[in-house]
Amino acid sequence: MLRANGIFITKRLLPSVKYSTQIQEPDRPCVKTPMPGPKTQALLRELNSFQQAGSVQLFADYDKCAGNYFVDADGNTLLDVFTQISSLPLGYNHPALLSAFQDEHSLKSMVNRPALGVFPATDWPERVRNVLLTVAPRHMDHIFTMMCGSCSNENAYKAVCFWYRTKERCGSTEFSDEDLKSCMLNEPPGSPNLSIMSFKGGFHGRTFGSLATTRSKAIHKLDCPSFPNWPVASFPRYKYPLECFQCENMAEDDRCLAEVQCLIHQYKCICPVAGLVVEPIQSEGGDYEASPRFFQCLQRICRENGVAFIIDEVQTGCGATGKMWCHEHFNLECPPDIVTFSKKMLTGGFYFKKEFKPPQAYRIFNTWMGDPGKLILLGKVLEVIKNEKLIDLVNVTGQAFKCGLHAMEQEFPSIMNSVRGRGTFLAFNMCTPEARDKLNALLKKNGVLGGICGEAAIRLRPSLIFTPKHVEIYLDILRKTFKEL
Ligand code: PSZ
Repeated sequence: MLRANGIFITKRLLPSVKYSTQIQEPDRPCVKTPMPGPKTQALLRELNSFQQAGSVQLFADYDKCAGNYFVDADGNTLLDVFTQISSLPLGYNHPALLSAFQDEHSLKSMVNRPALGVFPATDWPERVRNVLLTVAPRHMDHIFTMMCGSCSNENAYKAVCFWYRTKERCGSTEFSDEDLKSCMLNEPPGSPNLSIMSFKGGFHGRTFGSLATTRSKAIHKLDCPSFPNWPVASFPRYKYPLECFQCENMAEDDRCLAEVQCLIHQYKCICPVAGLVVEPIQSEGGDYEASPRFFQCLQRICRENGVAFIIDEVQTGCGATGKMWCHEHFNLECPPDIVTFSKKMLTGGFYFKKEFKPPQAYRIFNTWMGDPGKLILLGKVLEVIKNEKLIDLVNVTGQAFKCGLHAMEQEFPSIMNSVRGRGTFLAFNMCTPEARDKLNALLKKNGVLGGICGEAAIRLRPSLIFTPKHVEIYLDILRKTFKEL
C-alpha cells in the first residue's frame, strides 16, 4: 500500500513499469538559506541593472537540478510543482534528453538551424510525421511548427481569417485590386473587420493578436492598442464540490453558452466572428474548468455559425491532464478545427484540419518556424512517455494527489476549498488572495516551488514523472505550512 496523506491506494493501481522517476534525484527538499539567498540577491541586482528583472524568483543551478527537484544558486533544493510554468515534460536533466545530441547527425541538425519554411533538412518531413503527427489529435493530420505559444495562437488566428475570407470569396484565391490596396492602409476589405472571440479569464499569449484574446489580467494588456471589436464571453465559474452543485453548474454552462450564441449574432453586423479560442482548462486566469457538455455545445454553436473552433492546448497539452490532449476528455462530436500547443511539447505549433491550409505559400511563415533541435528532444520525450507509460502514471499520481487534497480540504475547510482539475493538472483556492500569496511564499521556504493563478488559486503543474511518493512529500509540507499560516 502507498500512503498519500491518509489516502491509501493499492500498488495494484500502479502500472508495472520502471519509471524514469527512478533516475537519481534527492529524497526530499532541502532549504539552506532564506530565499532569495545571498547569491540570488547579487544575481538579481546584476540582472536588474540592465533589465526589468522584477519577475525573476530564483536563479537555477541547472547542473544540479534533477528530476522533480530544482536547485537554486544558493544550493536550496526545492520540489518543483510548477516546472517552468508547466513546460517540463520529464523534469530536469532527464538522461534520455541529455543524450539526445550524442550522434553527429542530431548535433548537426541542432547546430545548423534552418529557415524551416524555405530550407528544411531532408529528414524534416519524416521527423514531423514520426514525432508530431504520431500524437496528433484524432483526424487532425495537418500541422505547422512555430516558436512559442503566443505565436502558435497568433498564426492560428491568421489561418482562420484566411479560411473565412476564402469562403466569402466562394473559394476563389484571387484578390481584388481593392483588397490589395486597402490592406496596405490597414483598412477593409483587405484588412477585414473580423474577430476572434475569447473568454473572460482566458490567456492566449502576449503578442498583439494573441493579447487581444487574452482576458486574464489587466497588467498583460495595459497600454497596448488592440482590437476593440473582438467579443469576450463568460466562461463557467463552477461551485464545488461538483457533485453537490450539478444543477447550478449546468445552469452556469447554459448562461455562458447563451452569451456566446448571442455575441456571435450581435457581432455579425459589427465585426463577424471568424473563430473562437478556448482553453480546455483556463489556466493562468485561475484554473477554471468546464464540463464536456459545455465544450460539446460550444463546438456545436461554432459549427452552426461558421465559426472556427480553436482549442488552445498550450498549457494543457502533452499528458498532464491524464490524456495526451485535454480536449480528449470531452468526447467532442468531431475534431476541433485547430489545436495549438507549446510548453511541454517543447516546440510550438498547431494542428489543423485540411480546409485551414492557407491557399497560398508564405502566408503562415517566419524565419525559423520552429526548431529541429526541439523536435529531436520531443521525439525522445514521446518515446519515454510511451515506453514508461507516463500517462498511466499521471492518472495514478493525479488520483492520489486529488484525494489527498480533498482530505486536506476537509481538514482545513476555513483555509482552502474548490479542489479541481484533471490528472496532475490540479488546483485549489485559498480563502483570500493574501492567504494564497502567503502560502505560496511559505511553501517555498518549506521546500516547494509552486505556482499561483487567478485571484486566490494555487496551481499544481508537476512534470509527468511526479509519482505518489512526491505527492506524499508535497502534502506533508502543505499540512505543515497550513499550520504556520
Ligand atoms: O504568467 C503566467 O503565469 C504565464 S506566462 C505564460 C503563460 C502563463 N502561459 C502561456 C500560454 C498559455 O498558458 C496558453 C493557454 N496559451 C498561450 C500561452 C502563451 O505561450 P507562450 O508563453 O509560449 O507565448
